[in-house]
Amino acid sequence: MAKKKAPANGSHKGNGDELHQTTSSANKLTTNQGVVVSDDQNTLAIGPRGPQLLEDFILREKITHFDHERIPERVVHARGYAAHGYFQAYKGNSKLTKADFLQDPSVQTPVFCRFSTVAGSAGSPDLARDVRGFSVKFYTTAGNYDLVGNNIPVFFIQDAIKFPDLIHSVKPEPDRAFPQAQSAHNTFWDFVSLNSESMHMLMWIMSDRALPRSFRMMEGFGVHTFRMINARGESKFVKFHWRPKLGTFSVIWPEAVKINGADPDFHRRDFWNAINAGDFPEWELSVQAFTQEQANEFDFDVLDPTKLIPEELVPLTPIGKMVLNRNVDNFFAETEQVAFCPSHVVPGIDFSNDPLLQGRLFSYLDTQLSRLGSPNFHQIPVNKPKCPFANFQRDGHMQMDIPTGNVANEPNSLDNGTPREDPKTGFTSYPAEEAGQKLRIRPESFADHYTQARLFWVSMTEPEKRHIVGGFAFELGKCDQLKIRTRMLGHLNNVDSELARQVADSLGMSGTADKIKPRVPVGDPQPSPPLSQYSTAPKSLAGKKIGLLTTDGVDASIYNSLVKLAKDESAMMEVIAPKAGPIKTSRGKEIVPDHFLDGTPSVLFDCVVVAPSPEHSETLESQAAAIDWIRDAFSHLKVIGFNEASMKMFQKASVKTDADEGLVAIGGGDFKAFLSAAKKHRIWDREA
Ligand code: HDE
Repeated sequence: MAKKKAPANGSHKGNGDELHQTTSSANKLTTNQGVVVSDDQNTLAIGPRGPQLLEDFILREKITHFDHERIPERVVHARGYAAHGYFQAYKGNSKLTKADFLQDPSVQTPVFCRFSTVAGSAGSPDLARDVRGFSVKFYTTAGNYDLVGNNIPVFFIQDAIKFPDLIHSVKPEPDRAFPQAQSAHNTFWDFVSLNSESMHMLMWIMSDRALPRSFRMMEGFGVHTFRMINARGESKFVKFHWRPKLGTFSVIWPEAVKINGADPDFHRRDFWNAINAGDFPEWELSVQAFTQEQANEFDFDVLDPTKLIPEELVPLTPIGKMVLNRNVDNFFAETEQVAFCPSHVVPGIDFSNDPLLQGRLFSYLDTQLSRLGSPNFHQIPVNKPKCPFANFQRDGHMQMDIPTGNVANEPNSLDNGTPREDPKTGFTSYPAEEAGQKLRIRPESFADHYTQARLFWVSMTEPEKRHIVGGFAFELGKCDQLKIRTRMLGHLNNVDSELARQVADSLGMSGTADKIKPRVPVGDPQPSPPLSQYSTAPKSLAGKKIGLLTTDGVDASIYNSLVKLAKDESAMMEVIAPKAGPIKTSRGKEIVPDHFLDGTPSVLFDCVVVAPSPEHSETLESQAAAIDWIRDAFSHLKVIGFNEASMKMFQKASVKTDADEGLVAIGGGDFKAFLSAAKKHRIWDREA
């Protein structure tokens, strides 16, 4: 696949952003008032060793600005990373919706997309076990539309009023302020074990879905049921799905733990580098569209955000694609200041009565007012619509525009009567009929908390099941309250007795579980294959990373074949050598290693090749880090290519080179067997 050229940062003229760009390269250094600074190294003082002067406005301005550089981080989803790109509809979707950006396949709608973890602070590691946020801002010609989703299609709770408790329980415990970015602690498991509605989400969170290999290899979901409305006023319900072009892949938990140490920015780096290399991440947007009549037939409530709609019931209809092709110019100005909000909808898209969604419609604007400090945050370039907008909202902190004229009221006749509402093109809510008593009550149709948790379990492949058991066992093992573990085992028993037994065995608690009676009988669902990421994963190396551990004198045919293989498969290849300095191939070509061994463990790669030269193999044989390289790659189920000169290293690592199909001799640069094994992502049988 030919790589596309990445637009250089700062080179995106014509979309309005350039009006706000400043550059540090061309101009003389000035104060914020434009006064040229003569000396930025020394404070104004009396004499060379004398007291410093309060009058030094240059010092005071610089330090004061610095003192106020930080804004509150997001209360959830604080750690995030984003890029610009575009969305393109496949064809007109006028039957379904009048949303303008879904009509013309020749139009590219600009987007800004931010991925995030939920629980950790802004500085937490990328590979926390967590849901990932998947937010997209579409700058449409009819206003900004934000699809603020997650990489898991369901949620922990059914009603927004529980959200602060859920988040307090997963955040660091309030007295000790740890653990950071982890759900493996008492308060989280106490909360969820007292909320059986969380069971379905817990199954996803304990699965590999919570450990994505890359943002580029994650699905995204709108989670709630939304509405689409066409020009005739007809409406259907929809669920949104993003599918990554590269396929959905994860790392496994023992890898995640080590990656967090080796490269806490693993996901950011992967994303930034791919876009800069012109390897643009791409997703397909699909909807599951269904009528109220269909919804009435389902044995769950489509307003319940702890439920998904199996694709066997409502298949996916692809409606367009998103390509992310430009990294940000400035992390704070764009990624940090972007304000996504589920209530940013455009004509043709509307909400449902999902109680979790309804709560979100209030929360985002509210939190952004305190996080960004002013009701004028829509004027920040990344938040500003790219279509004309006009109203009489005025003043407030940090008003950046200069509204002209003496009129600030609507209706008016003084300013030609404009701007004015337009009932024809303006946003109108779907006129759903509603009636009933005012009550604080959970609908009976939300009462089944286990059937879809079971649906997820029965849809998994064996390795996926093992990882779910491992996830529960690890997390509950970190919870030191026996009563919470016992309660959780009771819930798991309602999901599947084999799951509960395996988790109990891993915890050394066989036979202990609370008796928790489900409110309604648990169903016996048939597997839904699309819920499994491994039974549907493409056999491909695209977007993945191969590590070559080698030395000076590396066999040129091995090196060249691997470079070619990476190119042909749209993968990345990096060379790791004992030292950072250049090495030479057996044919004398100089290579500058991408990394040196210290600090570059094999966890950073999807598959690896160990191929020292016979003359220099002992430089690796004598290093514990090189032996760990092999041990880790093996225990993380990776495909390992090797040459003759690496034999002693494998012996030291106690890894047999004929152990399974994932250990492949690549003598002479023959990578055929290596490639076909590596395309399977991991050697799952090795784990069993
Ligand atoms: Fe959020 N969520 N959320 N959330 N959420 C926020 O808004 C909230 C929920 C999601 O990249 C906050 O600007 C409530 C579900 C993403 O900037 C806050 C409830 C889903 C992001 C908030 C939920 C999400 C947020 C914090 C329960 C998937 C990051 C900062 C009713 C469909 C957006 C901010 C970004 C952020 C509230 C549940 C997705 C506090 C009250 C379900 C991707 O307003």
